[in-house]
Amino acid sequence: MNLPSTLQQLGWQAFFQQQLNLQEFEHCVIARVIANHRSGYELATEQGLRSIAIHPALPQMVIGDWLLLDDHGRFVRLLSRKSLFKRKAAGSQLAEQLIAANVDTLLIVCSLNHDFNLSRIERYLALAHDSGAEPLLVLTKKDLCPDAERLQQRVQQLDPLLVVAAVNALDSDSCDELRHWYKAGSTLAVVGSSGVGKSTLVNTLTGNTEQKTAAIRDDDSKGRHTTTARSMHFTEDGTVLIDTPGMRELQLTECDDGIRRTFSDIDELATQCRFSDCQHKAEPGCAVRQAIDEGTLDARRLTNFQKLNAEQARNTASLQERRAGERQFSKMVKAVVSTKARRK
Ligand SMILES: Nc1nc2c(ncn2[C@@H]2O[C@H](COP(=O)(O)OP(=O)(O)O)[C@@H](O)[C@H]2O)c(=O)[nH]1
Ligand SMILES: [Mg+2]
Ligand SMILES: [Zn+2]
Repeated sequence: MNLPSTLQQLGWQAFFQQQLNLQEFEHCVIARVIANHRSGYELATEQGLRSIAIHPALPQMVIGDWLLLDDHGRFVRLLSRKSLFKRKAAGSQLAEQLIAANVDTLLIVCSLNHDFNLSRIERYLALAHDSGAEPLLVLTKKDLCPDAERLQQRVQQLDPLLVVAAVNALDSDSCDELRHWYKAGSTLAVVGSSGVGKSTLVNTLTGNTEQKTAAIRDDDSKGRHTTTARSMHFTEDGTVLIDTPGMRELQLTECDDGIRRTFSDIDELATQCRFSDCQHKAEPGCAVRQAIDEGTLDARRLTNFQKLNAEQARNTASLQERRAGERQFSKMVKAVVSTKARRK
């Protein structure tokens, strides 16, 4: 399908509408970010495609964001986000990388073959819970896995309330279950490792057979157009789907709440530990270790919980340190500028 012509088909919702005052409603153009390049943002509006160039005064935006333009096509403001999926930027970079905004349902995609890994699923769940989007687990390549049901049960044990679907992403009927999350105006995004079937799933769900229907893509870090970048797709019935590239490194930062929600069983058990600051290592009266001894809690799960917590704390601390440094620097610059101004 080509670019939609109505706001609703682009995923516009009451949540965003409520943020507009009368003046803005009458005079502004509502736009959605459908791709972000290093040089600027591609936007979809009811009047067709627009773009705005990167400028230091612009807030950092990402695919899925909603913003207002004035009648000259200039940026007015970014609307508050309903959800935001982000990670720590890859490598040694001390920054957050935004992945997608205003996603209603986050499809965490894992394949039932080589990729299957419960700890990685927990990592994605922590990020998803923190994002504000509702996570949904999609296990692909069911057709290639003889014990799909057993693996599906193991994922379900991570969270009894989580929806876990096992599909053959190449087969439309097999993906029918996922259409419950199809609603006009809702935005779905697929995330997961490379090769698990995210693009295949998006194509099957949108009824397209070719990835080139992915109207617009963003660039990779070198400014090349790639087939592995994020892209936004639209279905006939008004659902918006965001495809993302596989992320090899998915580090957590400022994800306290997401971790707590992902490991709510451990959180609950911890309230029964003898010491309120129990680290569940070797302390006496540890209810968490007791649950492991009794076989009601997986030791792997506690190890992953501790690992993700440590990673989260480390990244958050260094990010905050960097931000404090930046604030100090900008204060210093302002002081120098105002001293110079006074001297004139
Ligand atoms: N048999 C089978 N192959 C699949 C399934 N899902 C994806 N594939 C294949 O796996 C490969 C990678 O899929 P792709 O969608 O590009 O993965 P992505 O990197 O997550 O976007 C392709 O060759 C797909 O045809 C599935 O459920 N069953
Ligand atoms: Mg892909
Ligand atoms: Zn304990």
